[in-house]
Amino acid sequence: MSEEIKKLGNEYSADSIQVLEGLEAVRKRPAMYIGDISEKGLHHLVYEVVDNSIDEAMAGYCDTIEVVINEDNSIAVSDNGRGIPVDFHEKENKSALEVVLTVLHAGGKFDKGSYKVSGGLHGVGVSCVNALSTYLKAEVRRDGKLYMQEYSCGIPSHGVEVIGESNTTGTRITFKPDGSIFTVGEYKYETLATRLRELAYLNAGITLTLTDKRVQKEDGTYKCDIFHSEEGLKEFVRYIDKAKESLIKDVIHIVTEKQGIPVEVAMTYNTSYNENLYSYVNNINTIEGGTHLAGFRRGLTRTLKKYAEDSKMLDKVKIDISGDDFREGLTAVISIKVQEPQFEGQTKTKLGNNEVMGAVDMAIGEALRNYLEENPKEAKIIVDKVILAATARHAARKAREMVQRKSPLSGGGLPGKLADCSSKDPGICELFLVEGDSAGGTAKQGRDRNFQAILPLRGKILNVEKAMPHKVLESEEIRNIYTALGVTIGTEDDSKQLNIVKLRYHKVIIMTDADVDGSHIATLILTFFFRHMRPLIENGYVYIATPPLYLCRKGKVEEYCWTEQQRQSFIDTYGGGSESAVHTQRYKGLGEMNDHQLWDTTLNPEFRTLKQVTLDNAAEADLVFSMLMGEEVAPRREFIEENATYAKIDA
Ligand code: 0RA
Repeated sequence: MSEEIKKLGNEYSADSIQVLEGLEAVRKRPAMYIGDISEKGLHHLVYEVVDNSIDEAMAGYCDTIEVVINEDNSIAVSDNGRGIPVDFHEKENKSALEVVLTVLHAGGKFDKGSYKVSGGLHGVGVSCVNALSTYLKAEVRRDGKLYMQEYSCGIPSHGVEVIGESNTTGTRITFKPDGSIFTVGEYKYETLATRLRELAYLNAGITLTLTDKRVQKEDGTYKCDIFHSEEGLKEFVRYIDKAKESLIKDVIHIVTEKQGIPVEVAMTYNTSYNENLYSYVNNINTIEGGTHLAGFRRGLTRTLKKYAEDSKMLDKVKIDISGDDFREGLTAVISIKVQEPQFEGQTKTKLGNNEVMGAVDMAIGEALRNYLEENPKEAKIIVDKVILAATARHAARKAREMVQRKSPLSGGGLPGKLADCSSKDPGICELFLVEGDSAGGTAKQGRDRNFQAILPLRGKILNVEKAMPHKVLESEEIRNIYTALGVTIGTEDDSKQLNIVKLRYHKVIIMTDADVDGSHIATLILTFFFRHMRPLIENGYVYIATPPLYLCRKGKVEEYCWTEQQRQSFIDTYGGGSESAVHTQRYKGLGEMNDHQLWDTTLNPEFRTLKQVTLDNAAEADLVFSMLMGEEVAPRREFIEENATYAKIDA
């Protein structure tokens, strides 16, 4: 090892060797540094670079961050901050810029006094991005000059050069992810947009722009979005709840600091029965929650309960009120900044710092008490909603007890409509939820009964987005899904927790017709899973089957096609490009296939394509479901118009 390095020239110091070893480690085990090497990791590179600019903005030196997706899927991130320092360090034998770009975790090294708390989920810094990019260019404007340095796979191609003058300051990092490391190379506009929108809400006052140079509009400009929020989380909550009916007139906004911890909370109540809590630490979405969320819950319950009791509103209420009742219909976002966060849990998105709980509890308690006292009308609406939730919960428990008495649940039997498989190993077992009895019948004939079970569903299942919670369990189709899956909802402790210990299938596959009705039914089922069986989605157990759209025939040659392109290429290959030379059968529904065809195309694990349902962003998913399935009509129309192309593909 040292032999090789020495050959490169005597200017290589121990430092350089360390740098090379560091970069090599990142390239060898990229997943250890950025999570994974698939789509997620690819997008993570952008967040890692943007985070540095956010730090500069949080320090008060920058208010604009621009992200550009170039035609070749390289990314440019620019900011108008002070510019990364470029001065040469005799001791380090390189410029500060080069240190930031090549030394792991060097990010804030040159700015000790600054209030730096961000730094990505993995907090690895831009040196990792550099190591994982075939090309990286850093441009720095400061001291009246434009400096530039280029890299290849983390190794500088030359020193820092002055390439021009500048009367502004700022940093631009352009990088091209290494295609030999990542399994995907294409950036998704919507994924980046969602994160930048979130950052705009989390950091009020900063402007973030996203430009896609791969997509040119008719007027010659590129696809572009500008994200900016003056009111921060307050606007975030409005955005999340835009498809819901609000109970109180404005979002409650708390901006304070307790024990040196900045705490920001925005919350509102809507007419739904869902609790919608999102929490962030240093701009990172803490999906698994943690001490800050526990502090919020505690402060909320304590304060609301005390207010309700003191104002005698609970005097006539005979039933007990649980913690859940205080959060029914609540949408809240909480964002805190912690100097040294301890992240725990499976995905390292659970905050562990104990001191945070009391600080958040106190911050919420104080601010909410003031709000309730200053807004008695809103306070009464909130307390009434809590009482209603408690009443409904009692009704739901009664309904559940009824259901359990009369349904096969108690007898331990399975739904009569279920054609179960013979294996009892959940790891290999699959349950197909099939639209309609006729397609269900074909699927029962065509399946491999060793490990594939079929549950036909009658047409449209209940829209759980519009139904009262206890109605959900009164629906026979939905009860059948619970019993077939073997999952239960907490009954003894009265919580809404789903118990999936006895889940009988680790693949739950939604199979509907490839038409408008079919996609509506799939959305109804997905809404149900999202609202009532979210752990199934979180564990990656939910899939969507993809039946083919066409069967193309020329003489004895038969081919199934899933896309228009595939059909065209069949026509080109076997029909000499002439549409009329081949026979095309359009499958309008599953029912048009016989059992063999269904097995060949949609059931057989060797040939089928299953789309796994994932949950990248729960806030965004919540918005989509309440938009598509909820009561408000205007936002739905707007959403469908904005996403018209997707709607057309579905149809
Ligand atoms: C350390 C010190 C100084 C600026 C930065 C870091 C800095 C880093 C990044 C990364 C992306 N954009 C950035 N902008 C600034 C400035 C020290 C000084 O000028 O006194």
